[in-house]
Amino acid sequence: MTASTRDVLLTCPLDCPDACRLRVTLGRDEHGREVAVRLTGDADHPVTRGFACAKTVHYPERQNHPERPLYPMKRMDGQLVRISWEQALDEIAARLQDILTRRGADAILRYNYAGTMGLREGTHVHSFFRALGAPELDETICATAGTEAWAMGYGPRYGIDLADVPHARTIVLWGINSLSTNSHLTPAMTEARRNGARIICVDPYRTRTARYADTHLRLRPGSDAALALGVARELIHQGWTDEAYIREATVGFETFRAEAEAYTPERTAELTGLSVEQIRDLARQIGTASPTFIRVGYGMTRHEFGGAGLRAVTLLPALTGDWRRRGGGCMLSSSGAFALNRSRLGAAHLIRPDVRHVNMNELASALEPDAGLEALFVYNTNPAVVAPDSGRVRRGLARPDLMVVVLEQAMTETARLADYLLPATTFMEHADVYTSYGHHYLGFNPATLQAPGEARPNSWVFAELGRRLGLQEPSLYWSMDELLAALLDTDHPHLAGITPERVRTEGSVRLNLPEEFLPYAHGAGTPSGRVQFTPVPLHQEAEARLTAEYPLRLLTPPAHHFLNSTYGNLERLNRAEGGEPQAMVHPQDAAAAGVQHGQRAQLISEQGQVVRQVRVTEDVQPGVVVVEGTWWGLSAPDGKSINELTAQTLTDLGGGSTFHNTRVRLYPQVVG
Ligand SMILES: Nc1nc2c(c(=O)[nH]1)N[C@H]1C(S)=C(S)[C@@H](COP(=O)(O)OP(=O)(O)OC[C@H]3O[C@@H](n4cnc5c(=O)[nH]c(N)nc54)[C@H](O)[C@@H]3O)O[C@H]1N2
Ligand SMILES: Nc1nc2c(c(=O)[nH]1)N[C@H]1C(S)=C(S)[C@@H](COP(=O)(O)OP(=O)(O)OC[C@H]3O[C@@H](n4cnc5c(=O)[nH]c(N)nc54)[C@H](O)[C@@H]3O)O[C@H]1N2
Ligand SMILES: [Mo]
Repeated sequence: MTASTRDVLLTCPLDCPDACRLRVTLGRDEHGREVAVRLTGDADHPVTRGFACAKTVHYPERQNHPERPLYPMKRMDGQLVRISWEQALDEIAARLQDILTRRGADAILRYNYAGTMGLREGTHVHSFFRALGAPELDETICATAGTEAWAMGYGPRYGIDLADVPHARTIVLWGINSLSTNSHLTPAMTEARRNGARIICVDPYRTRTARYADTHLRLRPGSDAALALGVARELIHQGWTDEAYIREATVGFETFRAEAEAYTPERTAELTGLSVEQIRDLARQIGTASPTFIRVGYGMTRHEFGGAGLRAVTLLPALTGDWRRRGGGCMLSSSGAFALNRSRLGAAHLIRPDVRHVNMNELASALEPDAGLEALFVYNTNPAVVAPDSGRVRRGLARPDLMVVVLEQAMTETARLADYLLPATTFMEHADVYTSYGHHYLGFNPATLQAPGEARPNSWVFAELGRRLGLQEPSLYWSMDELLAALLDTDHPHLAGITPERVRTEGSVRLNLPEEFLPYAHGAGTPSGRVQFTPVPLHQEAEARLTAEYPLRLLTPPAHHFLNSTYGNLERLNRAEGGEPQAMVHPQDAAAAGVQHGQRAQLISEQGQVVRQVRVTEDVQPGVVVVEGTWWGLSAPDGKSINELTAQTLTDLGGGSTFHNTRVRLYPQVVG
């Protein structure tokens, strides 16, 4: 490294609400090539506030990783062997042409998620598949249960402005481990606490966030609807509701009130595992110490009835009228505020009404030989690790008769199963535009570093394939400028005055929202124009009821030092997470299973089994096992992802994933 460095400001592309503005220091490597050497948060950005999270500070190490794929590779005699881009693209195009002729586009599937949140490299690239008429992938792995639940009550998802959080007097972190997964909310909460706010965390186990909170309500997993209805009943009985708000801004209250009546404190206590006093206290706090800000995460939605759970919680501020107070209300996501013109994004206009849909949580089934796929393109996601029933997913990816093309920045376990592995650029190496689901700033990055080796943007790959197949759809070949112009071609007030030039030169532009942004103060974006209390979200017992055979419920939430499976290949971060994945088990359950702290044990579900190190701890409640983080299987003692255990089971709303509800049993490892 030479001493000459320069700093650039770039938006973090990773799947996280914070979408930080990063200050990246660039230097030179031993070959004189400019590379990222250091990274921190932009001190001048109102949300990022000068710090990057515990994981992304290590992005340079990931980007410069010695195993990063830098050249196109083809599987030959079982091994990935370097080939030229010409050969890779020609062969893939020829294979697609043959499939199209024999079978049609139904046999070709894209599999992608939010590895980059960039609209160009993440979303617009789907235009290739839509121009082919290939099946639509329903992108359900994360947010759809929450999105649909929110939409039933409120319409599009608006969040409150983070700058307003310090006005709150009560903050409830409900089903979100925000200190790990939304870390730029913390300074705003700490400020609120200094102003006298009380912070309550509702989570089945003691997370970092639960430790930070003043009160931790350790409810039974999947019982959020019961708790919310119990609180609602108490708010109503105590007269802590806002009648003017209910009358003017909502519909369905009477029905809701009648249904909530059944959730007495005693019954709620039974359903949630909390005490009557804890339930009354939560209601009193929400009802009397306003404004109340409820930050919900996707955690509670990853259950069979997760949609109803989230819906019940998010309706609480419609009872208290907190939507009318700065710092009050509820937030799942701020994404609805980004009212871009998406009509041509990813050539959405080409989606035929009769096209086949594949739910991405059901990849394991879609890859079965009799399901008819002949080609799979994977980009911006790592299904061998993150998809439910990942053992079956891996077997599908390994099918010799299926062409698997993987575009990757890292030598993931999915990349290792590719027939063609195509090296992808990172956010420092390609241009893109970014929205956020935690704040209100539109981000832009120019291509800043030269791509190492022969890495190429996803958009370049699909344009090259499109040319080879003679695809005519113009948006497939758009430049960054053309895409940006199309996205900003709208009269929506949120984007007034935001031009492509401003986005390019400023790099981070606040949406044109009013100084006091109270999105649901007078109603909602539903068909009735009001917040909808009906259909009333009732508590339902999850299907994964425990049995003698499977007496424990497994939760698999995010780890502090990984971003999904991103960073799972960095030794340093593996060490920070304890060196190998840990199963947190309550002392009672450990004793019942005959396993001890520090030992490895088998976790067995209906889908499969894995070996994990046991950590006996009272941080979890009896009956619940927690394994944090979608670790690379390569870092686990048995080479397996935790998703060998999880199932394709879908949520009540939105066809979402149910990662936090797998019944398992624990068994001492049989040493053979
Ligand atoms: N450090 C880090 N940050 C991340 C990620 C990461 O992997 N690591 N992933 C990113 C992504 S893609 C996402 S979607 C978000 C997710 O971020 P979060 O929304 O925080 O994570 P979730 O998996 O949704 O789970 C949040 C919490 O819900 C709890 N939970 C589980 N079941 C229930 C329940 O029934 N009721 C209640 N009340 N709580 C429950 C879990 O124990 C967990 O602590 O984070 C993003 N940020
Ligand atoms: N058990 C369990 N499983 C889970 C979860 C859980 O809580 N528990 N969480 C679920 C959730 S919420 C989510 S969102 C998913 C996330 O799962 P994934 O979408 O798989 O997220 P990552 O694991 O981070 O993988 C993103 C991949 O995209 C690649 N990538 C990033 N940028 C680019 C790019 O520009 N081009 C290309 N070609 N590739 C790029 C990265 O190198 C990385 O390997 O996992 C889900 N799986
Ligand atoms: Mo996610």
